[in-house]
Formats: sequence, structure tokens, C-alpha cells
Amino acid sequence: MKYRAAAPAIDGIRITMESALTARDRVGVQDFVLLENYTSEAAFIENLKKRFKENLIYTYIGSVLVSVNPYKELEIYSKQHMERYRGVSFYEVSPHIYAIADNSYRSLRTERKDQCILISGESGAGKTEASKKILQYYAVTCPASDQVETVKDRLLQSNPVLEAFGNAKTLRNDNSSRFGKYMDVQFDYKGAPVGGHILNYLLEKSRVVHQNHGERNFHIFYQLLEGGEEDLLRRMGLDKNAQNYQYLVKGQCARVSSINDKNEWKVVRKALAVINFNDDDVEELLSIVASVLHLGNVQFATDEQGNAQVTTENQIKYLARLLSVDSTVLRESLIHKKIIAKGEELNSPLNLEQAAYARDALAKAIYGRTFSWLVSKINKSLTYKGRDLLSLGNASVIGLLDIYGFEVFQHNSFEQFCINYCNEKLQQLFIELTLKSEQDEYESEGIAWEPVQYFNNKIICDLVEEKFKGIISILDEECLRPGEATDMTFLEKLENTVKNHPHFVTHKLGDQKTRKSLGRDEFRLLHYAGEVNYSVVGFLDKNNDLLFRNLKEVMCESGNPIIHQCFDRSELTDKKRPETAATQFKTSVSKLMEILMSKEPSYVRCIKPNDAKQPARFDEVLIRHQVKYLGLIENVRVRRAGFAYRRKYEFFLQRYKPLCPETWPNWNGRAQDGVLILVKTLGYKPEEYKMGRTKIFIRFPKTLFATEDALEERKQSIATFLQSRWRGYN
Ligand code: AD9
Ligand code: MG
Repeated sequence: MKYRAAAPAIDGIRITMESALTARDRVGVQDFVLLENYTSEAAFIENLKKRFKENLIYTYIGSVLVSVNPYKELEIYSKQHMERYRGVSFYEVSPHIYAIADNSYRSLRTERKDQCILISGESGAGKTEASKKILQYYAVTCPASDQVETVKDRLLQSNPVLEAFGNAKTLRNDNSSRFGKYMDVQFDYKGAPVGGHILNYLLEKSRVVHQNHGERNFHIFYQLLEGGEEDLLRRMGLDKNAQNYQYLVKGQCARVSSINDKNEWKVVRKALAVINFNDDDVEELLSIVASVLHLGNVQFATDEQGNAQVTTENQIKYLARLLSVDSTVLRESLIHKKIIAKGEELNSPLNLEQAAYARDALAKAIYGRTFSWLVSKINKSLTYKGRDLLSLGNASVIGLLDIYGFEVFQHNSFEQFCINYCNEKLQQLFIELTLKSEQDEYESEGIAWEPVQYFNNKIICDLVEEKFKGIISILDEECLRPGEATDMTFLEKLENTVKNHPHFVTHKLGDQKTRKSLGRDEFRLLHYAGEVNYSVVGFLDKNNDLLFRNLKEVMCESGNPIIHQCFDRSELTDKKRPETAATQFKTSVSKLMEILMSKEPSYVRCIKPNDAKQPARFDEVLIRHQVKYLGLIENVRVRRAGFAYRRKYEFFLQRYKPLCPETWPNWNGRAQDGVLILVKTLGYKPEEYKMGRTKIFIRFPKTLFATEDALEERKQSIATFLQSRWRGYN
């Protein structure tokens, strides 16, 4: 491992002219644990604001990185910047996402322990950008070879493809990830990235058929129309005008000034080639995208019997061609429902509403399954094919988690319920792991400490996920009573089962004030991050995620190889009820927790500075809210409960040795002994510090500030002395 010369402790400022104190006044402290008034939210926000004004978007809480979205390009991500962070100890350089990336990488290399970097924050806070910066850092700084170059390319290029299919313009973010993503980067024994694996979570499929005002469908649809070559569009029966597609007009904003669909199309096409898509694969994939657009334009009218009939024959023709299915069978399947009762097949006609429902369900199923297929195809291209990895037996990974943050909208539905449940689980993990690791460190260093009290949100996780009594169980139970159960009976059952829970309330259960703020179709959860009202409308439907049997049958017969892989015949013969959406999500979240628990975590907590997506705007109300629900003050408190600052003896000695005649310029004994002499010389009082096994622990920031100031003075006097000597020579 290499060490670089220590850079100034205060970011971006050469402390020769300006005193350390005024610099700190201007740009704040680079670690919140060094704040004098560390329990004060106002002091926290003030520090964040000072730094944000100076374009210092990163600040630590111990080893946690807090990042504020600058909403403008900063010159801090160049190759030179990457080099500056390579192999350098965390505290010696100013806070940066690269420091987190590098620190995880070095822990992986030296401790041989799998790492993970958990990135959280609300929509638009910069999670996806942060995860891309980490990947870029590894791609540039890690050792390389031919094989590795391909993997690096593929790791990077998987992003534009997944973003095209899984991201969309929302009111909060022009490039909002509408799925959760966990990506493992695998490294070989030389520390070179050799493979990867992606897990995806709960794509927001409802967006395929409906978008709120001011929002768009997934980017790929617009990219195909804007960028697709004439010949390609003709083959797929498409024209360039997004206004002609029902699934693209709901949000009334096909064009977005910050998005260039035509350019993105080119990027995506190139990226597809890098991740191993040949021309046929691309054609098959885009045929599916086109088929969803055609499906949205399938219209129905009622016949004399009140049954739905397809009125848009042209769409059926294209659909049949693109999906490679029989057009008559497809048409009939869209307007009939097949029921098997007592071994007999019954084909009952659908009314208008049911037919539209079936059509939309098919569009969602096709798109959702294709997305999962895409992830597995990318995973194949990221699989390490070298011979030597298995024999090494210790391929190590760094996992990157970029998952939707806590969401509170005017109207919250099933999707927000799942997303917020996932955030509860992540918060639990955060509390457990940060507290635990803090405690472990004191223990392994042989230092006594007082545990900190904190709110354990397990009670809310249980409310959602507990067997039989939890909200998901009750929802699943209602889904087992087709025809009888409705969204409202689900709400009633909830009221009966969890009525006394301190984190649950409904209109009926609440006091007068609550009743005023809650609709009759809503329940409210008191999340760790705040209150959210969920409307139960659509819960049963989304949880069931039903696709009528005859539509499944048609898809199983598809000649489009991707669709064929997405719809397996075993679904038709399997007697077991498929798992509901909420239960599937619960299972995948619990698997994710297991994965994360087995790794050493690092945290990036992203903050969104304003709702206008504008640079240089620091909206204090908005930020205070995020600071609160990300539990940042609590985090500082935990970190400060014992000792504000800790550092390995070697680093501490290296930095402050000029302050003691016995350690300057060189100390030849044990670093620990040198540090002991050093702190005695500095006059540290016994209550101000503790000597651990490998580190010194300093209780108060002011002790460290005083030492920093002394160091600065010392440097200046050395400089003055050298200058006078130099003048003497001349
Ligand atoms: V969501 O939950 O997926 O809706 P994210 O992922 O948290 O959200 P994202 O990373 O997409 O947000 O950031 C939103 C936008 O902010 C980006 O498209 C950039 O325009 C902008 N951004 C974010 N981070 C940075 C940065 N470090 N530098 C410059 C940034 N711009
Ligand atoms: Mg994102």
C-alpha cells in the first residue's frame, strides 16, 4: 500500500495565508462529528450550507459520506481527481465519493472481506449518479488486462441500457430509476474487476400503461421513436410522433428539455453491442418495445350483447407480426377470459372495461418480464469466463446498492408502500450495522463506552411483514377471496387486525384531527421517516398481478425468442398459486438484507437541495426534512457518544510529529509510544483521549482543532525559518 503526503485537513484551501480558523468559518468542517454543537440540527444544516455554497458537496459523518446534489457539473471527477484518492487514507484528503470507493476497495484487498456500498436518499438526490461514479472509479483505477477491459466496459455499458428500460422522467427527477438495483462487482486476486451480477427489484410496471401529468413512460419508447432508423420504424409499423401512442400521451410531456432521446438512442445501441447483443437480439428486443406501443392503441367497442370487440385490426396485425403469434388467437384472447372449472374449459366474453384491463395487464406483463430478461442477459455477459477464478476460491465482491428512496406523494399507492417498506428494512440494517460496528470497534480496541439509545424501527417492519398479523399477510389473504374481497374489505380487515398498533391509523380508528387528514379509503403508517397515507385503491389488483390465462397461453406460443423465454409453459400447468407481488417483494428484500449483512458496509447518504432541479439553491425546509429522516443527527450522536475522532497510531504520528521535539523529524520506536510522548507534550488531559490497541481515540473535537491549529503555526514557523535561512545564503 502506498501513502501520499498529507493534504491540508480543510478542503480546497491552502492554509498558508488564511488561518485554519477562518477557513473553517468559511467552508465548515469536513466531518460533522467535529461540530462543536453536534446535537444541533441548525448547526448541521449551517455546515452543510456553507460547504454547498463553496461547491463542497461532500461531508463525512465518521465514515459515512453525506452528498448534496449540486445540479451542475463540477470539476471534481477527472482522472487526476481519481488518482488523488487512490491508496490515500480516508482523512488525509477532502471528502469525496472516490474516497468511499477507494476505502471499500482497499478493505477488500487488505482484509479480504466482501464490501458493499449502500446509497440512499430520496428521488433526485443523486444515488444513481453516485453509483456510476463509483463504477467509473473502479474502471479507471483498478488493474487491467484485455479480458478485464471487456468486463469494465460491460459493467459501465450495462447502465445506459438498464436506464433506457428502467428509468423515466418523473416530476422529481428527469432520469428517475423506477426499479431497485443491487450490483456486485467481482474482483480477482490481483484486484482487477473480472465480473459482475445485478439483482433488480420491483420495476414500476404501472408506468407502462399510465403516467401522471408531467411524467413520461420509460425512456426507451421515446428513444426508439426519435432515434430509430426509418427502415426499422417501418418494419415495426411505427411513426415518429409520440402523440400517436396512447401509452405515451397520458403525462402530456413527450419532450423534455434536459433529455436528448435521439442521442441516447445511439448510446443505447452502442451499449447493447458491448453487452453482447447481436443484431437478432436487438431486433427481437425492439419488436417487444414496439409491440407494447401497438398494444396501447388496441381499441374496443361493444357489440349488441354488450361484449367487447376489437376495432383496431391494424394493431392486431402488427402485434401478431412483432410478437410472432397467431393474429386470430391473439384477438380472441384479448376479448375472452378462459376459465377452467371442473376440468372443463369455458371461454367467457369480456366487457369493455375488462378487455381494456386485460390489454393493459398484457402490456405490463410483457414489459416487466422483458426487463427481467434483460437483466439476466446482462448478467450472462458479466459472468467471468476465466479459468482461474474458481481455483482461487476467494473472488471478492463489492456490492453497490442504488435503490429507490423513501417516497411520499400526494397520492400514495401499493408501489410507495413496497418502496417505503424496503426503506424501513434498510434503515434497520443501517442502525444495526453502524451501532454494531461502532461497538465492535470499541471492544476490539479494548475501550469502554456507553451504548446510545436509538429508535428501533423493527416495530414498523414487523407491522408490515409479520406472518398472519402483518399488512402483507392480510393483503394476501384478501387476494385469496376473488369475487368477494375488495380493496375496502382489505382495509376493514386491517382495521380489525392491527387496530391498536402505535404506527397504524385509519379514518375510522383516528381521532377527529386524524379523520380530517385521512380519506376513507386510506391507512396511515407512521414510518421512521414520517407519516405516509396510502390509498388502498388498486392494492388487491396490483398484489394479484393477474394475467388472464388465455393471454399467457398466446405468449407461451410466441415465436419471438425473448417472449418465449419470458412466458414458460409450466406456469399454465402449475397448480400452485403464483406468489403475490408483495410477497415476492418481501422475499427479495429479505434476501437482499442477508446479502448486505454478510458484507462490510459503507454508506452514502444523498440529499436533494431543492425541488426545482436547480443549481445553487439550498432549500432549508426540504433539507431539514431529509436530514431528519435519514437519521443523520442520530448518526452523529452515535459517532460522538464515545469518541469524536479516532486514528491509527501510525497516521496520527505521521501527521503531528512536527509538534514534539522527540518525534520530529523521525521517531524510531513503536508508533504507539511515539503518540504517547506526543500527546503528553501537547498537554492532552487524561479525560480527553484513550489509547486503544491500534488507534488513539480523541473524545472532543476541540482537542483535535487545537492540535490542527498548533500544526499550522508550526508549519508557518518552519517556513519562515527556512525563508530566512535562504535569504542568509544569498
Ligand atoms: V431516483 O430515486 O432514481 O428518482 P436518484 O437516483 O437519487 O433519483 P440521480 O442520481 O438520477 O438521482 O440524480 C438526478 C439528477 O441530478 C441527475 O440526472 C443529474 O442531473 C443531477 N446530479 C446528481 N448527482 C450529481 C453530481 N454529483 N454532479 C452533477 C448531479 N449532477
Ligand atoms: Mg436513480
